[in-house]
Amino acid sequence: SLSEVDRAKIARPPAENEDTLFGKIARKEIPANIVYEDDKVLAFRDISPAAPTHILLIPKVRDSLTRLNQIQEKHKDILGHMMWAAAEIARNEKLEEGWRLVINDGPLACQSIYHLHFHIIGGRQLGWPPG
Ligand code: DGP
Repeated sequence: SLSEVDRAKIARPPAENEDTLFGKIARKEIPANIVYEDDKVLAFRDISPAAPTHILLIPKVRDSLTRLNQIQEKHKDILGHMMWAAAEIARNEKLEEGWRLVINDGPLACQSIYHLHFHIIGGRQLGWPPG
């Protein structure tokens, strides 16, 4: 099967209105193990977890938020809300001893799905630097 690096190499940013897997999850067309939801964001467990806790947090509406590199001034509110939601989720998961918030931005960082997502990773001692 493909490694994360291989998957990222063949992924490409979608056209503006092209759907992604996370769009389908956001609209509940594909099931996911949801741990947090409000009117703006959705968080669900990663299908191939890198740690005991591995949650993905997405804006429900992509609205040109394909990757961090593409953010615009109009996205400042949703990005602030996502940071708050990430902390709330980490508190719910009892990660106070340490956890990591990761954004893989673009092919060299192994981004494979072009709907902005935060990785919330914790529950074990994490290494540094990342690979
Ligand atoms: P990234 O490599 O940063 O684009 O992260 C994409 C993540 O999405 C990766 O950790 C695996 C996860 N993933 C891929 N497909 C699915 C799926 O169908 N369901 C869930 N819950 N996660 C998925």
